[in-house]
This record gives sequence, structure tokens and C-alpha cells, in this order.
Amino acid sequence: SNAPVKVAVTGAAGQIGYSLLFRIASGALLGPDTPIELRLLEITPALKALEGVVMELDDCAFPTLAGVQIGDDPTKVFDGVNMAMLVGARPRTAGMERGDLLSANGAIFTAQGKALNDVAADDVKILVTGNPANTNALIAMSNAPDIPAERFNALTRLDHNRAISQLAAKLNVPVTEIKKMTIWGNHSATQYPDLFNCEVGGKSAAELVDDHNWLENDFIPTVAKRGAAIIAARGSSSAASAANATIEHMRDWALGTPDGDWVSMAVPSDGSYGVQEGLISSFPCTVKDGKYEIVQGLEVNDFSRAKIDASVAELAEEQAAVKELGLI
Ligand code: NAX
Repeated sequence: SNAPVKVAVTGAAGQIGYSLLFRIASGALLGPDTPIELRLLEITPALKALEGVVMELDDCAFPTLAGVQIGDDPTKVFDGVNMAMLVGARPRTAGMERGDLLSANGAIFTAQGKALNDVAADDVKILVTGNPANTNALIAMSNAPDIPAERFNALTRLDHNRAISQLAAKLNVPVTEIKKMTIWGNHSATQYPDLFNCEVGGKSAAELVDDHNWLENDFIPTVAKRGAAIIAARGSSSAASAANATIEHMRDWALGTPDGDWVSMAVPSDGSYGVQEGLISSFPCTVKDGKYEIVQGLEVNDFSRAKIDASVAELAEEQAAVKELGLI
């Protein structure tokens, strides 16, 4: 039998963790034939709650779950991990300035980047879900000089899935008809979901929609502000859909994307599409044999150019702020 894949999840006692762990353990990440060993990191006061979650994992008797370890020390929990999903982060609380938020998260992601650098497996893949996801990933990457930079990604797959769902509803087609959706830029309100390169049944999505007012003033803000709409409706932030997107990003990164389609992944820029090198920005990506590539040669019209530039400018500001704080 094959050796278990070691999968770390941080913030494991949180809301997203409660959806994520059970799906990973049940085989949704790597299929029914790959045993998984879970490595769960939490802060000390949350370990008791995490023990309760582990009791429930035990009670599922998942055939693919080969073991679970929990702890509050990243150098122990990350030892030998092949995948790390960095979900735990410090949320913005009342009275907190942007600098305070970046500092609090900086402390978390410098420490976790260093620990991954020291103890993770050579093939480790790291995905940051905790916000501000792109910049947290940049901080972790910058503190892990021995891990190839391209192994640090941030999550924009939830935005990607939201965009597919909104477009499918508008055109009254099944989601399976929609290919080549792209989220560009930051996982924030400046993100740009691109319908000009998107295809529906092989035709241009923007042409099928044929309504620039809807595209600009309805579709884009609905996708970009969906998180706030979920909070307003549910009373807490998206959790099951965020867990689903985290799994889909990692699954596709490990197992590949289908021919004739791509996914959105926030990855360190190589300068493609004029995005300054080193920023962790969302791009259309394909994956083969565990390696992703940014899709090249797409048309970027003037409307798209301005939207991408605005989101990338925000990423550059965040990068400057964390540089100023000495975090990268
Ligand atoms: P919760 O507050 O429910 O859970 C977060 C957990 O992280 C807590 O249990 C906390 O104890 C733990 N934690 C804090 N610091 C830690 C550390 N240093 N090491 C390990 N664990 C630590 O938040 P939840 O709703 O699960 O959301 C988690 C993160 O995902 C938040 O930052 C949230 O903003 C972000 N999101 C990102 C999304 C994306 O698309 N990229 C969408 C969903 C979500 O908003």
C-alpha cells in the first residue's frame, strides 16, 4: 500500500476547518486510493476545541484517513508535510488599523514560512486561504528561502467559482458549459473576473452576455463583494464554499486541469501580462504533472487592462507596507 500524503491545515478548529477536514479525510482531495495523514495546527487556546473535531473525525471511520496529529508548534506539525493549507489568520477586529492587521498576520506567516522552510517535505505545495491571502502568501514565501517560490499560492478559486455561478445564472446554462473563467489580481474587492476570455459552449461569454452595463456594474461587484453578502445573510463568513475552493485548488495543483480549460490561481508573478515580478497575483493557470503554468497570449483589452492594473497596484501597496514593517 502507498505511504500516506501528509496534509497540514492551520486554523483547523475554525469555521473553514470544520468543512475542510472532513472532505480531505473522505478522499475529496486526492481520491479514494490515497491515504491521508492530517497535521492540524492551532493556537494553544483552540487545541481543546480541535480535540473535539478530531473525535468527530475518528467517528467517521474514513477509510482514507491514516492518522491525525494536532499541535500548536508549527515546526512539529509541519514536519515532513507534502501539502500545507494555511487557513488560520488574524481577522480584523474593531479599532484595528491596516498596519495592525498586517503586523498581526505578519507574525503568523513569518513563523509559518520559516517552519515550512525548515521541516516540510521537498515536494511541499503551500496554499494560503487566510486573509489578506495574497500578501500572507508573499510573507510566508519570503521567509522560506529554500522552498522554490512557485510552491506558494494564494486562494482565488472561490472567486473563480462565484464568477462561474453568477454567469451560469445570467445565461441560464449549466455551470459545466462555462470554461476559461479568469480572476486576475488580488483576492479583494479590486479583483477582476474576466468575461472576455471566458467561453460558454465554445462562444465568448462577453459576446453572449452582450450587456456591458451588467458586466461592469452588476457581475463584477457581485462577484467581488460576495463575501460581504454571505456575511449579511448568514451572520458569518463563507466557510463551506471556501473549504471547497481550497480543496479544488490543491486537487487541481496535484492532479492537473482538464484539457481545454484553466483555473484561477494566485501565484508568484513571472512578469506575465505586465504584473510586476514577485507579487502573488491571480492568473489563468493550467496544471500538468504537478506543475502549473500561467496561460500565455490572452487578449487584454483596455477595460481589462485598467481593472488588472488597479488590482495589481493594490498588491504592490500591500507589498510596500509589509516591506516597511520588515516582514519580507
Ligand atoms: P475562524 O476565525 O473561524 O478560524 C480561524 C482559526 O485560525 C481559529 O480557530 C484560530 O484559532 C486559528 N488561528 C489563528 N492564528 C493561528 C495561528 N497562528 N496558527 C494556527 N491557527 C491559528 O475563520 P474562518 O472562517 O475559518 O476563516 C479563516 C480565514 O480564511 C480568514 O482569514 C478568512 O478571512 C479567510 N477567508 C478567505 C477566503 C478566500 O477566498 N481566500 C474566503 C473565506 C474566508 O473569508
